[in-house]
Amino acid sequence: MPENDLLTIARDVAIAAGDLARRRREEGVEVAASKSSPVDIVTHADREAEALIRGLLSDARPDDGFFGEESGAEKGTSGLTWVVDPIDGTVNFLYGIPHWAISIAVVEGEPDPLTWRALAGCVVNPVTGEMFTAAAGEGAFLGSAPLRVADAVELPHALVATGFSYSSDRRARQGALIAELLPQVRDIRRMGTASLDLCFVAAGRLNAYFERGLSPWDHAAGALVAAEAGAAVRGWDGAAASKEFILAAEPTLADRLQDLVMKTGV
Ligand code: LIP
Repeated sequence: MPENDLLTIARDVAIAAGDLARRRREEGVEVAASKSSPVDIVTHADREAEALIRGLLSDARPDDGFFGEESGAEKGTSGLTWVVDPIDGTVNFLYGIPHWAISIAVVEGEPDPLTWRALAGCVVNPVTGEMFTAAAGEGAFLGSAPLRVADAVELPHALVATGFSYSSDRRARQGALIAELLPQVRDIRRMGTASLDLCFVAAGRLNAYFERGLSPWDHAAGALVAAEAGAAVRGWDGAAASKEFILAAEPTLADRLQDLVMKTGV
């Protein structure tokens, strides 16, 4: 199936899940459980949205695999896998901060960000209605408007987003890195939703985004949007983006920022 047809499926399913999640937010949100730490929470809406997404994708593409944040992985027979974060920015969703997203991507090969080829991706903020999309080789869009990363800037003029782990030990180290970086860049943004951070790099609303410890479903769609908008999206020391490290920026800035982060060590 052509990438654009896969993108149409991703977009339609993301809209349906976004409508559900927005209704649940309006009705009031309750924590269902905690995961890796007391502050790594999952809401009933996360689980309900992923079940809806999983069912709709199974109806549309029954032979594809699925890899979701809340219900785990199921191999398919088609060679394609849908990588899904039903509500990215869960803490923002819980607190009613209108900056969270439905992130749906479809990849070819094993569902491993070190080896997969992303074919199509969609990131929808159901509160603002902004829909970021990309298909491999077809460019990136906000609605129908094509996206392009911001022009190259020197580090002191770079607006850089990042995120932090749910583990307090790792947050201490990440905070120390930010203390080193902050005087050397324009400013830092920590907005709590990796998929939107990556899409904001694509849209030129950020000059760069980096994070360590991110799950595949957090970046699968947003990384494709950023790459199709002209960003360099890379992992640690030349590897592909993964849980180890992800950085997205205009290519020249990506080199400068990666050198700085590696020198500082995170
Ligand atoms: C979140 C990411 C964010 C990261 C958070 C968390 P979740 O995903 O979008 O960038 O800093 O720690 O991983 O948990 O809301 O799906």
